[in-house]
Amino acid sequence: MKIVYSDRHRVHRGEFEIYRGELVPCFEKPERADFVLAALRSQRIGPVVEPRSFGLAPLERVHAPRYLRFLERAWREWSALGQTRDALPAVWPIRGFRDDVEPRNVVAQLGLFSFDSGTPLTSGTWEAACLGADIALTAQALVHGGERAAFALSRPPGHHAGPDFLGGYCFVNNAAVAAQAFVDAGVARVAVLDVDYHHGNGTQAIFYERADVLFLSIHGDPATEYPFYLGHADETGRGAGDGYNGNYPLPAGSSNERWFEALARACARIRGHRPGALVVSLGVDTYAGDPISTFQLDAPEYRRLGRELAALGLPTVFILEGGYAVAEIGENVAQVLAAFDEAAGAR
Ligand code: FKS
Ligand code: ZN
Repeated sequence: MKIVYSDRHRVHRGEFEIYRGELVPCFEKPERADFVLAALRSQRIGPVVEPRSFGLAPLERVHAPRYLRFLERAWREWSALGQTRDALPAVWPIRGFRDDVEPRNVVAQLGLFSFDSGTPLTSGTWEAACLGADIALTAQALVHGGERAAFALSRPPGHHAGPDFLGGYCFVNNAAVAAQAFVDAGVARVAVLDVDYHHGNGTQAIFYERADVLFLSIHGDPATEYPFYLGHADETGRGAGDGYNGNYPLPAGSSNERWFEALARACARIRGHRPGALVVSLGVDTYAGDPISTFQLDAPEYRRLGRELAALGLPTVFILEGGYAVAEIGENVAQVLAAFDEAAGAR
């Protein structure tokens, strides 16, 4: 399958994140993409194509304009304070505060539009986030144009970014942008399956009240795992979207049997939705060797994942999300895509 990639993602390179009261080197680093690209090349998955430019309109379909305007200007205003380090929030309008009045101070704006202090915003963040969306949209356009599947090799990731907030290394929700692009191209029903270790709270928030985009996520139980405040099994959608959101939280440390049981249930739901397209938020931080996650998937399980996704028989856009065992992340992603291609008869 085609890989959509550009090396301009490098302009986003967060230095530190706050973790348990300490500044630690950011886990989400440019080298992640290098490992993925290298593994895809050695498995002869490709060709690699450059993204096209889609502008801001497709982002505005899933994000609030005032949030996008904030992302665009945030670094400028932060550096005007004399700061040279990455921007990290330190104050948030929790329950009882006003979130309808936009503060003029960029420090306050950072808190208004974010939910954690682990997502450094840098001089290149806006450019890289837009590039990531262009990569997702290019992959979507390829698949809408008749390709069985395409892989958006983008970073920063997107699935924690909601209608008007950043967090979890995410700024623009690439999977949501791609799913919305299918809807806008006339695909009546779309499914988004999020297999990253962490709940896709941003994607859930974006589609929570909608019946056209089914969102399903398999992830570490939010009772103990990041992002903590969303991702429980009783979140099934609201209003018109009631019944179109499905969460499969699994206990920390879950084995691959347990994980694939959840996948089978999610795939049955997808079949029932009869979507015209599938978007997969592909995080491989479910890997047993991942440094920040606890599931126990072994390398061969990624081939199984690829086969089971291919068996859905749907036009599929894969979007890179998390995965931090940097040497292995590439291999695991490549196994998913290679097995998908083989099962789909493309190899
Ligand atoms: C480790 C602390 C973990 C943040 C975890 C963020 C996970 C991000 C992700 C994404 F796909 F978005 F990249 N805190 N020091 O993997 O879900
Ligand atoms: Zn993750």
